[in-house]
Amino acid sequence: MARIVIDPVTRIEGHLRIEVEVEGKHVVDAWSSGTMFRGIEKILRGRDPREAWIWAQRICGVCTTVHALASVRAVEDALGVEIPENAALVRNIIAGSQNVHDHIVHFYHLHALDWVDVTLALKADPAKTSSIAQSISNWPKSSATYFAEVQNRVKTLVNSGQLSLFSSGDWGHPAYQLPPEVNLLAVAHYIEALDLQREFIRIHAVLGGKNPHPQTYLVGGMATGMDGNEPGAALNPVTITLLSQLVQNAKKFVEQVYLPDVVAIAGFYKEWFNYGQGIGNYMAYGDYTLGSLKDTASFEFPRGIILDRNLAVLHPVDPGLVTESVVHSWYTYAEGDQVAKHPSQGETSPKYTGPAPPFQFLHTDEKYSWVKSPRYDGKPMEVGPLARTLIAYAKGSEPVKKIVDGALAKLNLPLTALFSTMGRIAARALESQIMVDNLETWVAKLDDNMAHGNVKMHNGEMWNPDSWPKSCQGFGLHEAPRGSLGHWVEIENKKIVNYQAVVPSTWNAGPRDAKGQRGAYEASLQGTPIADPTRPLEVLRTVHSFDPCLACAVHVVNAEGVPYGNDVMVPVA
Ligand code: NFE
Ligand code: MG
Repeated sequence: MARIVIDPVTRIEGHLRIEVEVEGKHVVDAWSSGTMFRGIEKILRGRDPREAWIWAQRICGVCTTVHALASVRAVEDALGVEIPENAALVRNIIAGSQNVHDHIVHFYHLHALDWVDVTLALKADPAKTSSIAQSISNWPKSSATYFAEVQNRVKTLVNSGQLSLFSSGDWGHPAYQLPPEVNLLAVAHYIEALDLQREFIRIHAVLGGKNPHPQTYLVGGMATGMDGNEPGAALNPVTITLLSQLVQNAKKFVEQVYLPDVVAIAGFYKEWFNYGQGIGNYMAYGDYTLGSLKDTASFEFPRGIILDRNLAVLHPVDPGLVTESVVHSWYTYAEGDQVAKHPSQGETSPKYTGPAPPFQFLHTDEKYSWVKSPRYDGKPMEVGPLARTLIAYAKGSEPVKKIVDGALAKLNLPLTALFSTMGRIAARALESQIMVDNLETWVAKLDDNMAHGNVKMHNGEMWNPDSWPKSCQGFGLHEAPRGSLGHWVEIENKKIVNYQAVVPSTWNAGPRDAKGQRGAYEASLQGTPIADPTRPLEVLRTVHSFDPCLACAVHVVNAEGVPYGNDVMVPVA
């Protein structure tokens, strides 16, 4: 038995360490550790709830905007505020475009190099790549000349000795299985996706002034001006046309590049539909409505829980049953570390008790992470695009069934294949397709409202703090790209007295709980094959399939500002 440490895990957001125990050629156990403390929940205390979203949004710059949304919803819930339809539309478009942007960046820029050997692209015959490309898609950039040009660009890069963004890959690893031509295709699309994502996210600039971190949220609506007769308004006929074009471009990319690439690459890695199963419990709070968030039945992305991979029964979600445990996390609870606390009563009291540097392994029998362990009704849950897709499927969503069944038929795989590493990757692409269709509808609806003179964007009745109850509590939920996100806020005398965020990557990256139940990363790593213990690429495949964001998961910065690594796991004061 050997223990392998991957620290830092790269091509993620934030600071993640994975320790795995390997017996023979397989992982038999795993520990996931968030290695950086930040503290945004503490920073929020004492502040005006109307500005909470501005601070909370800084939890992360990858899933930008999602914390602003959950935060503003939490405060609206506490104050009993509903928002106008236009504000819901603008929020949906901001969040929906974030979702698609995030999934594209994840597949091409954060995850593809686990599956694609860039150096092999040099051995490809561009004419063959061209015929493969044309056999799977109508995407116009598919000529042999085009792929030869891309190949030359990669050659120049390799010959320069500076691999730049392709440096430090596991090139030549035996687990890479794509033919050279498919590697070249993927590299071409990696580069194209860089341009696409930059262009597409202009949607945030139109609706929110900037990206990352749009600046137009308001408790009670949005501060996005809308006026069909006013060229200076953020939303006018010209900018609506721009939004439509940006959505159309992304839709074409998702349909003609992203989805066909995922299906093509998955076809060469079918055994990865067997690995990485994980916990088997999936949760989604659900999201995306034009009405009240209390009307959960109206959500485009449905709410529900699946237990033990049983798609025949969809369980309801009661946010009152969410808890966080710190039995294996470097925090203390006033009532003792064995209790599991609901976020409305949650506590952020950091206390590092891990080994003093330098050290070889974490004390995984004790506390070993800055991530807490969220549980639903005591059970660990996987959250994210796969959870959402399975829940929508179990609920009978026609568009989701159609697209999932279509992709599985192409790969000749059963539905149960989705419970896997490759299932997570596929779910992200399928969800992007569903989301671009929604974006199209929402932009058209905004246009229609504007044409009918319905330009209301904000309900101002609770804006004056004198109208607030002396004390109140609320929570705001959102389906962020990586999964179910919740913010809980307590307000007293017009100020925030407690604030807790329980975040998608907290659910997935969290450590064991008091009962020893593993978190989603930990559970999914069991059984992972390891061809070469000195280069555990396969472990990265499964960990990356969750699209880890440790900045989100811990949302808490090392006060010394020391760079991160084994030797800087310093106690935080
Ligand atoms: Ni920082 Fe985030 C998303 C949130 S993740 S990436 O999606 O919330 O855990
Ligand atoms: Mg938290």
